[in-house]
Amino acid sequence: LALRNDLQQAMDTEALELHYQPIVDGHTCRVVSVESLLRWRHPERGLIQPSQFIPLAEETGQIIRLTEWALATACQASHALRKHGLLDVRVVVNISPLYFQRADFVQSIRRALQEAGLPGTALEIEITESLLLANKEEAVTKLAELRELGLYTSIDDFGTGYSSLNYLKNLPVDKIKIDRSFVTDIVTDAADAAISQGIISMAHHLGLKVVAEGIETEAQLAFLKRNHCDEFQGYLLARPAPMEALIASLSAGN
Ligand code: G
Ligand code: G
Ligand code: MN
Ligand code: NA
Repeated sequence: LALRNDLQQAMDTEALELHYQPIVDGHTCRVVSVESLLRWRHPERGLIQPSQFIPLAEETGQIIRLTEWALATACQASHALRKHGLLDVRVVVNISPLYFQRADFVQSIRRALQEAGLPGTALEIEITESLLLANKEEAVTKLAELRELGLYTSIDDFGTGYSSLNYLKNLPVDKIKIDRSFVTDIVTDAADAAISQGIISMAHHLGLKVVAEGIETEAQLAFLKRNHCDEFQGYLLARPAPMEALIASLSAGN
């Protein structure tokens, strides 16, 4: 429970940070977006991973403030990118199911953009497939509203939940992300290769782009390129980094 108070404090101080990991378009080889990832530097416990404190924040309800903080910080990051001439790099924010399900979810996105003076095209939202199952009608409405604002949306961790590709039908999203668990052994495991190829093919037929995450080797990247995956993310291309470091590397011509 100490962690709960600490999290509150972390949001008020500089202990909480977003790091940003580039996502590269396979056709143009340009960075099209950067995924924001939470990092918490705890004074006594050291670096705490989101997998340790997001579930806690969801339990205590702090996820609401945390997401609002992340949205506002991502908007600042977008301004920093724009200032450096990186006008079409979108900042991706991970959205917890609890936050997505709130009645005023779309309004909170609109407000964050308005307060920062940014167009919807500045942001991209990642949501896990699990949350979409709960109430499809409502999800469709919200996703359509986001699209109207100009945001892109992606389905994160695709293939790990219970939804089928058929479920994607009529869902107004732009991309799906092949989960890292399929990418890891994509070159050596025939099943993982087949699943990934199936996801890419079906997604393309539904008019969606495919992002592969967790790419660590040239062989994985080559396989995914050969199979027409659209966008790439992973340590091979770039690790998550603070905004200053990201801008330095992007300005250097990456
Ligand atoms: O960076 P890392 O691999 O430790 O992230 C672990 C998990 O935490 C990932 O599933 C990621 O989606 C999630 N995560 C990272 N940043 C955020 C965030 O700002 N909001 C939410 N809801 N989840 C996040
Ligand atoms: O669940 P989500 O996709 O949002 O989480 C992304 C997580 O994956 C982040 O915590 C990020 O740090 C991590 N990540 C990004 N690229 C790689 C990679 O190439 N290898 C591994 N092991 N993790 C990665
Ligand atoms: Mn993600
Ligand atoms: Na994922």
